[in-house]
Amino acid sequence: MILEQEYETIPREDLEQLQVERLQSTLYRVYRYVSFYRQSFDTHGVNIETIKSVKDLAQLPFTTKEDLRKSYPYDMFAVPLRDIVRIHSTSGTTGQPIIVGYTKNDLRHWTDCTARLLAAAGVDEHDVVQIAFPFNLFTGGFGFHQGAEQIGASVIPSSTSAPEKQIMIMKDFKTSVLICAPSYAVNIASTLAELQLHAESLSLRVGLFGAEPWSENLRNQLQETLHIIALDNYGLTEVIGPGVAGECEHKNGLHVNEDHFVVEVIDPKSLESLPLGQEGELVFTTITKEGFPLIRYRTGDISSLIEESCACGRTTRRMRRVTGRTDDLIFIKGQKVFPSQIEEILLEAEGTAPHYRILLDRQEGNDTMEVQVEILESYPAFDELKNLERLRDTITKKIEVVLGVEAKVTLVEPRSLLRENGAKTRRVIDKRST
Ligand code: DLL
Repeated sequence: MILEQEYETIPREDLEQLQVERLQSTLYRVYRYVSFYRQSFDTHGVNIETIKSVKDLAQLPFTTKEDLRKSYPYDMFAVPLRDIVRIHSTSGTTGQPIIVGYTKNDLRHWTDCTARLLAAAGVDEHDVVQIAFPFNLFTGGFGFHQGAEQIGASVIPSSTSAPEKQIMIMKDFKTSVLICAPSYAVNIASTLAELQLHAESLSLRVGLFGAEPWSENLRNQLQETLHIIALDNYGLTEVIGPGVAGECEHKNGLHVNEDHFVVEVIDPKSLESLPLGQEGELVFTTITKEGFPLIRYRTGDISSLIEESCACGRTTRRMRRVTGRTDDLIFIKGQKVFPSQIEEILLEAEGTAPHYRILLDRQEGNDTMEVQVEILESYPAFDELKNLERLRDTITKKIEVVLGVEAKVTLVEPRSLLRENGAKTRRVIDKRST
């Protein structure tokens, strides 16, 4: 269902007009109230009066994660703290956390954005929605909670805990929609199998998964094991949280909520804007946010925009599934590899569970890559050495052919890799720098 026809199916010319009006008022706001932007525009000789179309965005300087880190905690806020009604933050695992603030209007818009994703997934007031994202400074839990309540669904903020507990809730409360990170959905699916429960005996119908990269093969596997339609959604704390973009029932790209966020794709090296269809780094400009507006924010996420319109009737631009971040990209012996590409390969091999870990190391000056992958308990040949060797060789060969790198593949016992009951799972351990 299309929740907000007025914006989601707006003719493109009208959308561009709306975007430029909103962009101009955002530029005035940041120039006046955020000293970082005033200085940055002045240093780059930008006169905001000359920004007359969305294409003129290219004249504006970028904002980077580093800029936001330096503004810790509140220097990027464009309103006084008394107008901020909610604060979230990034996890800060790779540096100083970034603190974001929302005004009442920001919360209203954020709610609309996540409600749209839920409606696009066919969720309505008859659904029981279980949100298994952490409810804390992370935006996933609260962001979806607001949207699901707005839709009128019965919302269970189950947060993150042992998968057994999620399953008990799912069964007893008759959950029809599961919202979590795809890696956590994998944990739930494998626990379901361990408990010998069949997904058909649950009421689950739809899964909305996001917050980390995942592959098309994992979608297929989750759809099968959980007996659901699985949809991808994308967002980031700095821009708003979840609700930036999400798939409709056609599962062919994520519709960006372009009446709130202007999306660009740039070449991360030359920083030039790339044409539709070309892969590069996603850059977002917020055009309705009051508390924490961002101009040309470099996300580090790799994707591309789809030119063709979607069969669902929405006119908003779609972005392709994010394959990874510029900084997750593994450089190994001169080759570029994303963990999600390894996931695709593992899931094609019958007998492996989508629990894997990539260990990078250096021996005698050479990079080495080990891929540890769990085998399924149900794999019939589990205890036959010959079959295990064959499986290992198949994966090793595929990695070499598809990705052009040599990897040592280690098959490990079912349930032996560490499971994280959190928002995101760390797939890569890089020991090369230590
Ligand atoms: O992960 C917000 C969110 C919550 C999105 C719930 C979707 C669902 P952060 O913790 O700030 O915010 O992490 C943002 O996660 O820059 C991407 O690298 C990655 N990411 C988010 N969604 C996807 C996705 C939330 N669908 C960072 N596919 C982003 C791939 C994703 N990567």
